[in-house]
Amino acid sequence: MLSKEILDKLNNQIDVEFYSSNLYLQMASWCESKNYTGAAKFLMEHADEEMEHMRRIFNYINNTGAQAIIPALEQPPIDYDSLPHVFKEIYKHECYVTSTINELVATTTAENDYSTLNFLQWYVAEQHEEEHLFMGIVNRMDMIEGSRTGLLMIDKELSASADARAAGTK
Ligand code: OFO
Repeated sequence: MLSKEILDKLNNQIDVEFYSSNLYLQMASWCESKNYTGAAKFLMEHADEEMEHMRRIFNYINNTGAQAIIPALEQPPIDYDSLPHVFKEIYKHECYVTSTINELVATTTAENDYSTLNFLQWYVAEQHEEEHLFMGIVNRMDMIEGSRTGLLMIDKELSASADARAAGTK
C-alpha cells in the first residue's frame, strides 16, 4: 500500500512524464517546420518513450490498488531559436526530470517503502542514460558552432539513431 505522500509524488511523476512527451512532440513539430526531419523523427520517437515511462507509473500505482490520476494538459513552448537551442532545453528538462525521480527515491527511502524504491531503480538508470544521450548531442552541436552543414550532418545522425532505436538495435 502506498502512503499518501508517495502516491501524490508518483501521480506528479505521471504529470512530469506526460509533459515530457508533449514537450518533445511539440519540439518535433518545430523541427519539422524548419526541415530538420531527422531531429523531428528522433524527437517523435522520444515522445513515445516518455508515454511508456508514464504508463509504467500508471500501472504501478493501479497495481497497488490506488488510483493513477491523468493530469490536465500544459502547453509546452512552441518557439525555439535554433536546433541547438531545442537540444539544450531538452538536456535542461531531463536534468529536472532526474531531480523529481531523486526526490521520489529519497521519499521512499525515508518511508522504508522498498517496493516503490525497487520500482524506481529503472527510472534512475534511465535518467542516467538520457542525460548522457542529450549531453552528447549538445556537445556535438557546440563543436560545430552553428555551421549549417554541421547541423544537417547531425540531423542525419539523429535520423539514423531514431531508426536504430525503433529497430531495437540501440
Ligand atoms: Fe526522459 O524522462 Fe522519462 O523518465
